[in-house]
Amino acid sequence: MIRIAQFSDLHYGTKTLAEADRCFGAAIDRAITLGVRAAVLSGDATDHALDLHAPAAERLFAQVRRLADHCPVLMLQGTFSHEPPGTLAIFRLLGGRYPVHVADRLGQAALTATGQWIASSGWCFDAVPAGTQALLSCVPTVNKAIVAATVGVTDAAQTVGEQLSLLLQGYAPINRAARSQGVPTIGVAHGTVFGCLSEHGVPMAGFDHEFTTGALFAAEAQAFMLGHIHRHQSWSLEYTAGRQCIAYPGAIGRFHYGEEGEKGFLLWEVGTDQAHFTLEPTPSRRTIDIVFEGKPDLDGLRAAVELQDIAGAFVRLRWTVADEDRHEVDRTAIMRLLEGAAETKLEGRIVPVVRTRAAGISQLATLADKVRVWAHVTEARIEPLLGCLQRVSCQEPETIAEHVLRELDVLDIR
Ligand SMILES: [Mn+2]
Repeated sequence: MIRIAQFSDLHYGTKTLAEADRCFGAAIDRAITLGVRAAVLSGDATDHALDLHAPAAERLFAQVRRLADHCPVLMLQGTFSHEPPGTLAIFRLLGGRYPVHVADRLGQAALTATGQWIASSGWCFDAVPAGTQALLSCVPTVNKAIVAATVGVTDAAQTVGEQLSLLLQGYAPINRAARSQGVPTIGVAHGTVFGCLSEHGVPMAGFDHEFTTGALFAAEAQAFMLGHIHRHQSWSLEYTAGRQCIAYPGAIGRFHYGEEGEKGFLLWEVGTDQAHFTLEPTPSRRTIDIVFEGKPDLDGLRAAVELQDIAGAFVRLRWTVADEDRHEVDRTAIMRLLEGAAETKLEGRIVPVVRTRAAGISQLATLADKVRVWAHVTEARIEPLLGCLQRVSCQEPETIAEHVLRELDVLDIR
């Protein structure tokens, strides 16, 4: 069995720095205490392109260097919009006690007994290198634009899935060979598994998702370490050669409001016929959502605040209010009630007064025609409207008023 720490979706960026660095720092401390033999970072180390002088860049380099002083590190290319191609190249130069292997193309990496990485020259080794302690097959983010250039835009997403599925099957023979030599096998990838849950609890079931659990299991690696989805989740399968496990650790920290579940990294134990993990929690921030369907009422807010401990938490307050009532929201009073929170985010949604245009209405000759078109557009009943129009245009105001008052008497409303 080999003990490996998997960290994913660190999202170091200007705004995320405090959360990312507190959580990743604590995770590294814990991984070192637990004596991991290697570390895998499965994509999205950064949240966006970072300038070299950005504090987030320096903190990320320092943390990865700290990790590399403890054990060999493997970094996989994540989503291009978060981690622009080329971002990871610099990590090869960190110069820790152990090397950082950057997997920015399809390929395998063999971890040796002395903590070195041997990279395959093609997508797969011809044979398991002598002295291998663990064999890792790396599937970084696929550039769909390149696939689209070859097969056309409409077929690109599906083609990516099909080709990845073939590729993963292609790793099965060497993984079998490794297993027969007593070498644990691991897959590392960044992408969406069909049917997985997003961090907001929404099932991801589109046609452009890279993987199915079946395709991942078909690689016959004992463990499959995934990045991209920020919610921790896993799948396992008992098969003839033992137990396989696929898992997302989820993001290292809580970067958005409304994210469910615990945040952390995975401590893996991978053998030749089994794989296990535990989620090691990180000190991610606490977020609280308070939602009002209408105007935020202060008594309701006071009750919500008393119910939940808002001290040090990140609080988001949402409400929906009609356009004409927008000035009645007392932000100062709200902020006073939310004192003690680490951050307060007030998000008022204003429902605008909606007017539907009735095209061509101004060109109609009679007022009755205009009313007809208006009633049609607004789906109002036309007969009572025409009746009113008739009265308004032919009767004296006193007669109309009398008529209205009589109707109110009949209805007993007056
Ligand atoms: Mn991500």
